[in-house]
Amino acid sequence: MSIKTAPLSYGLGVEVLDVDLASPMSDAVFGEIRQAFLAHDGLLLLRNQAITREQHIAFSRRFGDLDTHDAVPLDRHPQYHELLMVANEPVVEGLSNGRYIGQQWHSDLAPSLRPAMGSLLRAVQVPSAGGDTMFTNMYAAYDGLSEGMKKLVADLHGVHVRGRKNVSAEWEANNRRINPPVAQPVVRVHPETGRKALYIGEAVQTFEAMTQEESRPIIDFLIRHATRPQFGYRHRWRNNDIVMWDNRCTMHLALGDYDQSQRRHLERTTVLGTPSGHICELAA
Ligand SMILES: O=C(O)CCC(=O)C(=O)O
Repeated sequence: MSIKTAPLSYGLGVEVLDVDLASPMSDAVFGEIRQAFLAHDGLLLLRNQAITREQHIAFSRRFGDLDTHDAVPLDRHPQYHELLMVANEPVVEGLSNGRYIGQQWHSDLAPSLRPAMGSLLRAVQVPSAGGDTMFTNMYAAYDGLSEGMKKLVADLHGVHVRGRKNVSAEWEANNRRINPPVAQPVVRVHPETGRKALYIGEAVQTFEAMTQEESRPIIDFLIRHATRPQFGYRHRWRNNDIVMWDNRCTMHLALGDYDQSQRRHLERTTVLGTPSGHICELAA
């Protein structure tokens, strides 16, 4: 192995210490990075990557096909549709632009029929303090369930409903039209490692073929269990950090722990995964 790495936390993650995405990278080195990402349960940090948008997109594309963010057209870059703008304009007179996404535990594109394999988030400008992101290990969450709970969730499908807090009426109307609820298996087998991972999130409103009243306590338990601190890692951003996560075996959350009068600007590419789930109705 030629790359140098250091673990990020007990729960998951690895930092690769000596790569420069602005320079050409051989397939051998790229293969080592990919292996480190899989071996450390799907979380990778690269610091000091002062790269262009084109270089961000090109590196991401080595992992697979990229999403063009058609489900959130108001949030993608107007020219580079492969880039999602995770950018909060500073709050003016108490109003935000509603673009500070991800403030609930989730896995990217879960409410779609081709959920994300990976996401690569690059920090362009971070606030003076906070604006952190939490990650949690969904292999560990699955492994940590009792045998009885594993049996109970084995065949369940969670109904994921795309939504966001503090958005405009225009955003919400557009969202409902283009993003129907999608049922996803609560336990997924990772296609590359063969390991089972929990697949749940705060966008799950019910289980298919169950009422919301029946589902709620189990959903709440699974989220509380999956987000135990010992399964997790908290990232404190620096400008030019790139964090890549594997949406098939992690969940994440934007904490919102910063002064909203400051600018926080990150940009994300999303690598598509394998097809999963089906469109469904939301039961009462
Ligand atoms: O802004 C963050 O910290 C996380 C953004 C997020 O949740 C996402 O890109 O899916």
